[in-house]
Amino acid sequence: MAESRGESEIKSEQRRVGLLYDERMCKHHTPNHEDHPENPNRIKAIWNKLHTTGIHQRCVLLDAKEVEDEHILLVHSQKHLKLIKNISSKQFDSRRARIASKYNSIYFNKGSSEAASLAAGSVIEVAERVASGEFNSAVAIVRPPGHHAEHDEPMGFCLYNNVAVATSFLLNEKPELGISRILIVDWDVHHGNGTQKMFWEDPRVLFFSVHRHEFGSFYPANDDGFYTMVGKGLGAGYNINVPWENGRCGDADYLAVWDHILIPVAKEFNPDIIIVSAGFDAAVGDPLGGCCVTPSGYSSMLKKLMDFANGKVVLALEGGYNLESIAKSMLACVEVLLEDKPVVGSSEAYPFESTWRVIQAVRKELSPFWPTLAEELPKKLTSQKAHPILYVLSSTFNSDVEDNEGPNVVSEKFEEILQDVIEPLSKLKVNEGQVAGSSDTWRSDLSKIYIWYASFGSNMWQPRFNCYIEGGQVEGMTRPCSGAVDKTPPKEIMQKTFPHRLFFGRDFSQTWGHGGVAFVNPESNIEEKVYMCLYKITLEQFNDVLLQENTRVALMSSPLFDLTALNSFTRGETNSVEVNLESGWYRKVLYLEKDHGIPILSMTCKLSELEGFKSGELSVRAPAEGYAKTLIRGLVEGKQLSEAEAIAYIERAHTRPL
Ligand code: X5A
Ligand code: ZN
Repeated sequence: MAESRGESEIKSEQRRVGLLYDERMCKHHTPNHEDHPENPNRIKAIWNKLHTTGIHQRCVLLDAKEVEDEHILLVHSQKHLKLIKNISSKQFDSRRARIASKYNSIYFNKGSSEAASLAAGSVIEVAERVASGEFNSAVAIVRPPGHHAEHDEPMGFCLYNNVAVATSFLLNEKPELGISRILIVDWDVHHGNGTQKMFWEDPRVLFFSVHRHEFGSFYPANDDGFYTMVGKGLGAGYNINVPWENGRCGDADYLAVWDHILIPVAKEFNPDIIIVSAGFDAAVGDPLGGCCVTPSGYSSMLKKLMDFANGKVVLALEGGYNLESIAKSMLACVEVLLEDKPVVGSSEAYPFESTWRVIQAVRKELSPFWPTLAEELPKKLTSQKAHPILYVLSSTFNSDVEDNEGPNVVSEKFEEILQDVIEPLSKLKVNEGQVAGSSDTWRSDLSKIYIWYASFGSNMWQPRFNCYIEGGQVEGMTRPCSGAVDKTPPKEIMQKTFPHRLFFGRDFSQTWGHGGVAFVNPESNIEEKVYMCLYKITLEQFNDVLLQENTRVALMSSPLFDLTALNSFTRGETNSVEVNLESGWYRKVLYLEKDHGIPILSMTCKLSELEGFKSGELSVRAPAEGYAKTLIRGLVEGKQLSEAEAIAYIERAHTRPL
């Protein structure tokens, strides 16, 4: 038939895209099917999405292949290979969990060895076929992921470093394919620590990773992902890290990094193939990532990569834990590889100011190796920045706050803040002279919204928490609280536990005197449990609690934590927001989950301080005596624990390092 021939002609012009999925990689799961973000449903969800849209029919489908030992040994130690190969055998049944617990964020079961072998073998399989020209590009929907896996240890849900194995395979085992330079683009929200180390001194591999870093407080929580880590020896300059200073980064931030770092460098490097460590945990909605890259953002990033290496691009799945987000993101990528539709630049949003700062720092650090980066970015460009969602507390300028910066600095700061506030305000629609959400109506606006405030410290004892609402002072407190403006008692109270770690830090508090106060580690960990007492109060009251937790200043002209911030939680864009206060120990608002549609919020120290506690720079220490007594009272009266259990729980929290 003429018509179908016409169609097949179009097809033959279409790009050949390899697509690998194999159910056998679902055999790796937690030993007793406990919940875990890295679970078999991830790859099933992606495969189902590609299937229901029918796009899989337009790709060349491939089955997974087990990896050869010698290919693993290109990047891993003999000991590591043995560990992963043997961990599933019968004689390890009783020891498997104990072995896993020795590693960082690792579980094993009897299917782990096979799945890990298939994941690594599959990335080799697709990479070889793209390198040889059999396919234009390819996607490997694999798990377990790989980029955290180190030469000699599994880590961060990763067993073998799949992308590193395939990279090394092409360079060292297949010289006939003519691949001499490989660009690895790691857009997983976490730093690809394993991959970085494996090619640290290798100029044939340009490793590029963009990830949340927050000065070393985001997983894997060290300095390996900082932009000063550029490689060594012949490999110097061939390792590029773009470390975000905060979460909530989205399309605009990623695309600015592409345009001003990755793409110019890729032009000079001129790779023969690109392998993407394609985690989708920077996607909007991801429970671990806290960033907000959209499917269209991933399309744009991928499209820009296809201008290199004759379009030879391989995508290997890494992280990504929201099933819907990862499925949609991967679908968008496959559409780009098939060259379905033109990719239209998506957002009108601007990058964060911190994004420009990081881009400029990276460019400066790498410019000795990549002259194209030496040029200064135009001010006109870098001044296009998103206004932060944080609000300015008028009392920041009170004499109360320590000011050792001199008068000019203050007025400069004012200018900066004015710019941030006036610019977005000018874009707001003004209705009959009233600006939506203006500062004089915030109390009545926020008084209509209920949240759960989840307390884990002395506030678990209800009479103590009541001081923050009604004002006053109970036993053990060295000074009274002023209370909230709205003194209505909590609408409801309930007890609940969460998978976070409680710890005690600091030496002194205004309210309790000498000794540590309670914090939670915002990273969730299924092995941990923190007891919390939840109070249903209004968002207005929550702001008054937040202020009292942090300062003695009573005046608040605009909310510390407003609706925009709350929406960024409920839309899944982020799990934590830092409030704009100069001082205070609870400047991070955390989003735990929702209960019947009502968000549960808590507060803890800033991430930079958490890092201090982790490194030992700030020490975990025993709570003040009166403070500990109040916590125990809260736990016992709230019927969460017996007195003995409560004492043991507090003891454990301040005696273990973070
Ligand atoms: C592959 C990946 C994340 C590990 C987080 C551990 N790993 N807390 O996304
Ligand atoms: Zn990740």
